[in-house]
Amino acid sequence: MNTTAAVVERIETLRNEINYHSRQYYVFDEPVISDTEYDRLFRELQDLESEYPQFIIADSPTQRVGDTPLASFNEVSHSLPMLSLDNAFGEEEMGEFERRIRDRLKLDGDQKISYLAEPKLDGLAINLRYEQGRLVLAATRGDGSRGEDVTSNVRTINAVPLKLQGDDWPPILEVRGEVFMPRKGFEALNRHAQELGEKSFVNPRNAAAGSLRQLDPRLTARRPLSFYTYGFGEVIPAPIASTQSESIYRLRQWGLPVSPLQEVVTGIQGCISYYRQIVQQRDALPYDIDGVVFKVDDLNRQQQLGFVSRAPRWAVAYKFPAQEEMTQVESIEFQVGRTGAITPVARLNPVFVGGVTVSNATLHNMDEVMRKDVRPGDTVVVRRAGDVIPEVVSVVLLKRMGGTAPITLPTRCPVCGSDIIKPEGEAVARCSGGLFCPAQRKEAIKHFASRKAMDIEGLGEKLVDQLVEQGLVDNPADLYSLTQEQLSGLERMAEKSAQNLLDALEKSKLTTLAHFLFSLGIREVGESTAQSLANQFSTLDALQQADEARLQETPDVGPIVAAHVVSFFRQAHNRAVVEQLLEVGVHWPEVEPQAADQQPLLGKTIVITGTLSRSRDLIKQELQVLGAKITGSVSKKTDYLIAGEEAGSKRSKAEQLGVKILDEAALYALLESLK
Ligand code: 9MJ
Repeated sequence: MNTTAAVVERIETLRNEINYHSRQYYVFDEPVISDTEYDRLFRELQDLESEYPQFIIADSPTQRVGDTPLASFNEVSHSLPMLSLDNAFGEEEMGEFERRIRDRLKLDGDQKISYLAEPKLDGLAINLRYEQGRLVLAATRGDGSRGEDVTSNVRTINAVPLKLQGDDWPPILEVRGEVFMPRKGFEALNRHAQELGEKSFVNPRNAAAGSLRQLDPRLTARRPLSFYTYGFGEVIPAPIASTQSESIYRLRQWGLPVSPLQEVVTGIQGCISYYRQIVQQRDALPYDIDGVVFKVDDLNRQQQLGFVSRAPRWAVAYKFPAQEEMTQVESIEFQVGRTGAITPVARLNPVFVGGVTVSNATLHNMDEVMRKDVRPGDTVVVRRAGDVIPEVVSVVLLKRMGGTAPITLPTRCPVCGSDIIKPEGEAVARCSGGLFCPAQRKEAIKHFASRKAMDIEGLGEKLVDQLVEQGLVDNPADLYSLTQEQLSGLERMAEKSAQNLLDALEKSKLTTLAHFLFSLGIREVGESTAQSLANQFSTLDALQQADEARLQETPDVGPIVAAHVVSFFRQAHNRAVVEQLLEVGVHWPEVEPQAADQQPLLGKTIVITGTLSRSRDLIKQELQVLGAKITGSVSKKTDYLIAGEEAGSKRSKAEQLGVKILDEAALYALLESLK
């Protein structure tokens, strides 16, 4: 490259290409080159600019990160106030929202309202001001009329264009949107903070806020922030379209990133079904949302409706039930699980969170208790997301009363008094009492009776507790010797229910080898491993006689599982229980050993979701016999997702990961082709 003109031209080409690829990535979610190729273009531009610094311009993609920390943030006035949103909780309040609008607009019964629907991101509202297509100011909302100038920090966010695309943008264009931190980036940031012994952030929202408040933009640049646009501030000349949805469409054309989940819906029914659809997808989204937003699509109608105090009348945030709430810890107890694992549990002042009342929250293990330093009496943040077990997220230290000390691991099992052992380097502490420990006995029996094990209908937790406490049952086999008289003597056990239980016990005796193996509760032998072992060995005898090497020939069985299986059958008391179970008549039909060539789905991982016309268990068994491994959640390792009607978040996740999705018809076609 020898002439200046050629250098200038190359620089210009590189900038255009880099901006184009950024847009493909952030705005259209359709990258056309790999990250490595992108980095190569970027480096070439950096090299040229450092050789020819006279050609550097402020909106070059290399100039996102300034190198001068600020002393403080300047205050700026918003040309138009930055509004917030009114909330609606529940369908009734959504109905009221629409009724108010209909009244104000004096609409007839048959005049429908269209809304632009979008997820409500849980981040920070920002105003971006573009003059002549160039980003000149980025400000936080502040109190709505005055915010802070965070331009040098926002410039470091790659999703925010420094220069608008095309040439038909209005000379003054303010757009509003949310700066947020995707969950993956948040987790990585916290992992890194922990490694350095620094304080971690409670949630992605706080992390995003903290990142924008850095005075040194070089620090902000290292934070994984992103941005979606959802509205406008000052626009001259206005308007750019006649509806909210078209206006947003134009912003997207100019290179501003917009949520791909935006949709125009009609009437309150449209809003409600959109809400339900997003609820289903929520957990699979790569970022946190706390509700959905509906905005009257017609801008004339928006104008007519205007706003009250701080919020527009033409928009509403239909919020999800909060997933985090604060409450007080009454005490911390230690529960003993089926394998003796000791789990610290916080007993809480009951609190309504994530749609249910929560009075216990797991603290996972001692390492977590120490890390979070949770103590009785503390005010804590409790989180219940989706169907996940509620957990204590953090302690509100400012509210801690004096006179408390950190919790320590008890040395003896709170149930049986045996030693508690916590092997070096392991997070889990265990009661060493084995089946001597009533807690472990109870859990072993509950597991044995559960639906996916021996499926003994009517044998619930309370009943098992009573049976063990009264000494009627010591091990699973004892269940089959229970008599009508013994059962009728128990609390809340009428003669009829006693007979029903005896019938259920009798019925459970006919099972499958896989269910039987699972029901024994051998460590690390879950449902799908039990099925693999049954496929591999066909008979209990063959399995019991197998050594570790032989066991490891089973798909998905490695040295750890193999060691647990061998150790289980080596113990005399386990063999005695198995023997006793066979004696009382537990049995299963013999199955032919499945040769590998008869297992065409061997090595395939399948997830089943949604409503199917046949029972999910039957479909599962059919696939397992063909060698498939059935798991509960979709990941990169999943080969197929069988999706019935109303498949929700698993389907979205499969789509995101490019996992092959089969509907019921496609499943039957597949099974047919394998016969
Ligand atoms: C969020 N947080 O995602 C608005 N928002 O509109 C969306 N916030 C908003 N819209 C007017 N999608 C004021 C705030």
